[in-house]
Amino acid sequence: MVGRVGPDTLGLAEAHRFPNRPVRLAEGLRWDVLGLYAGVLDGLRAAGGVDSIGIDGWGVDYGLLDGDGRLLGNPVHYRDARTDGMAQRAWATVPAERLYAETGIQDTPINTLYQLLAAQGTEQLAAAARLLLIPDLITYWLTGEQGTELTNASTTQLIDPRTGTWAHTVAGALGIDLSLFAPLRRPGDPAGRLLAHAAEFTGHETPVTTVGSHDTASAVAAVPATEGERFAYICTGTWSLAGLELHAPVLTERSRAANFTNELGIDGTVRYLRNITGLWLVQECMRSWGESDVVRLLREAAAVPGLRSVVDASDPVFLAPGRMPERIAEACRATAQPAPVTRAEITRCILDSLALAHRRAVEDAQRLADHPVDVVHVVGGGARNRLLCQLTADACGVPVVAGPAEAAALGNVLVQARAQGLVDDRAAMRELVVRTQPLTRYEPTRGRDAGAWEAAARRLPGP
Ligand code: LFR
Repeated sequence: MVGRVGPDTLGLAEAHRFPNRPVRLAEGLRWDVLGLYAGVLDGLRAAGGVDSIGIDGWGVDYGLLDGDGRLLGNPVHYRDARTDGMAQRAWATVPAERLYAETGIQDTPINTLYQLLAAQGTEQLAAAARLLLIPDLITYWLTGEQGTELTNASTTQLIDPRTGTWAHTVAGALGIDLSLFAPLRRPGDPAGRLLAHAAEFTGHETPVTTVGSHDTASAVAAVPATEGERFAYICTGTWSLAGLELHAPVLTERSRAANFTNELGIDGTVRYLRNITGLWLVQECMRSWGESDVVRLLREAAAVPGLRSVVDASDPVFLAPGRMPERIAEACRATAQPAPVTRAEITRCILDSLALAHRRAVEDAQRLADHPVDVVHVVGGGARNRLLCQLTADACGVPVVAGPAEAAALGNVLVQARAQGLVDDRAAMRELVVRTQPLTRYEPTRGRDAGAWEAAARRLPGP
């Protein structure tokens, strides 16, 4: 994405888009990270001369490098089953309560900490001199410089969110060698300059700027909240990340029990949120149906009766790929609800379930952080999904402001622009998003009582 920023302008143009297709090997699920890097280089070629570059991507996953800085094998996908049972292994040494009190990260099988426990004893980890999170790996290949960007580092479950530094005691107790990680760097810091093989595409040794390299941190940075607004946000895409921007982490036992996470945002903020499985559920159904027309599917889903059956969209049982329509139907039956049959019914069941999960997360976050909100901002690809936005407004009982869909790219570009002195501060960044990006407001449907959502929620076990 190529961004343009001026005092009154903020624009994005897509230079190049490429698929990110994980590969299943007999040994497990892997990322084709060289394919992704080739896509990045094609993107630079298509973008041409730019003044600055920032890299963001998904959290938790990493590549291992040997002492010469060469990649040791394909990064493992967070949906790989290797982390089964790893939380229990960690808790046997560091009780779950202490792990949460010191890292603030929700218990989900994808956490880097659990991935590293699963890798303990492997030849690959033994041979590794360096671990780079995915956006940091791409940045390293572009610049030759190694670093660990803080917002993404916070997704590892190895950072203390009170201090923004490594959780040495936890790592030490679990035998995790923190010297594998490159030094921490923060959004706005310089990250190097393009090496010759990449500089040939942009025409010069373009500077690379550290951004909120966790895509969700970049997306939250571009939430179009107005000054003083009391807001929650939902970053929707493959995942739904629903919660609040806070100035301090919430590390209470109640927060742990509700499975809320304290990831770090830009400028020392805390992203207090719940990871919800998200539109992955629809993507996987479409993959198994061989269906590509999402517009038609959503139109049909809007026409079938709502809230007939719901599933717990934050349940990690839906994490792994495969058989998604069947698994949704099984989950409905297991909670004594009618199993959806047609594609439209299954899609509606998923969207109702996501809206319900959004409602639970937004309500729980307000209660646990004692931080009431008046509006929910929906950003990311799901902001284009009118049915999901309306259902979310209905379920939450407050207005939804939807957009921008490309929030992560905008947040990335705005942090670079700020580092170049083009924008003043976070408030000014958001104000620019409000002034320049098309946003759609969804009011909760009148006369539709909250009782229907409460009743649906009661059909599922919490949280
Ligand atoms: C979203 C995201 C989520 C993270 C998941 C796995 O793209 O980064 O925030 O929980 O992917 O990394």
